[in-house]
Amino acid sequence: MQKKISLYENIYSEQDNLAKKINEFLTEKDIFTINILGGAGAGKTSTLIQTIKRLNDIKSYVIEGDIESDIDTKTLTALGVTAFQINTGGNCHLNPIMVDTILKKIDICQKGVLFIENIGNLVCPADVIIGEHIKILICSIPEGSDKPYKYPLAFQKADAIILNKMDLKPYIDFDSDFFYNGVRALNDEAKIFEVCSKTGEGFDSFIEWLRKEIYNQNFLL
Ligand SMILES: Nc1nc2c(ncn2[C@@H]2O[C@H](COP(=O)(O)OP(=O)(O)OP(=O)(O)O)[C@@H](O)[C@H]2O)c(=O)[nH]1
Ligand SMILES: [Mg+2]
Repeated sequence: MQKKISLYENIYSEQDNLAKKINEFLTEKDIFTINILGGAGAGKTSTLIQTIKRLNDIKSYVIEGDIESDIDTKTLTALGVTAFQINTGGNCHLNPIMVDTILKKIDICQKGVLFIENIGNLVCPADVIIGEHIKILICSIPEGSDKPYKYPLAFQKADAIILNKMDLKPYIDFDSDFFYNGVRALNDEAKIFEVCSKTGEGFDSFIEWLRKEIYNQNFLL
């Protein structure tokens, strides 16, 4: 008699278990962890820079996920941010094994916030938990207002959505109502913040929300 074994299910439930262990480890260490999702070039790193600048009373760590290169890690390190690089070598998303491996190699003894910048795309990273406490999705005006309709999962899973590059709104046909209606059809709880990571405009209300979120999840940072 033949027996069919679903490898897909086995592999993914194993990875989810590891993600839960990572989450417990980080919670125990008082490290509030954010999985940063968003398309390539949406402004994930620029948003991190503006955010970390404003959380200057809290220790920040960044794990940068890229297929190749350490450009973003070097940018952050040059600004004095404690940043570490994961190169996936082709994989389109970070997975818990990669995060677990780097966490075992690095020194994160001080409590604080860990930002994990995922690989730039709106598809695969949304489907994989890597130990985070929340997910934040970075979108930007030039990507177009139809993105919630085309890539629903990322919008569904986000705890907050940052709409970046607001400075470019006068030059681009971005239909805000269409965007907001698309998001709200998928997720009526996520807060949406309109920002410009180039100038820092719009960040105050996002930082206020983030601090409350950290506090509400019982992290005393
Ligand atoms: N005009 C404008 N440009 C921005 C803004 N935010 C980011 N950029 C520019 O957009 C480009 C991409 O920004 P990054 O922060 O590197 O984007 P990213 O999402 O981290 O990109 P990857 O890591 O490559 O996926 C850079 O040239 C930034 O200077 C903004 O608010 N306005
Ligand atoms: Mg980046």
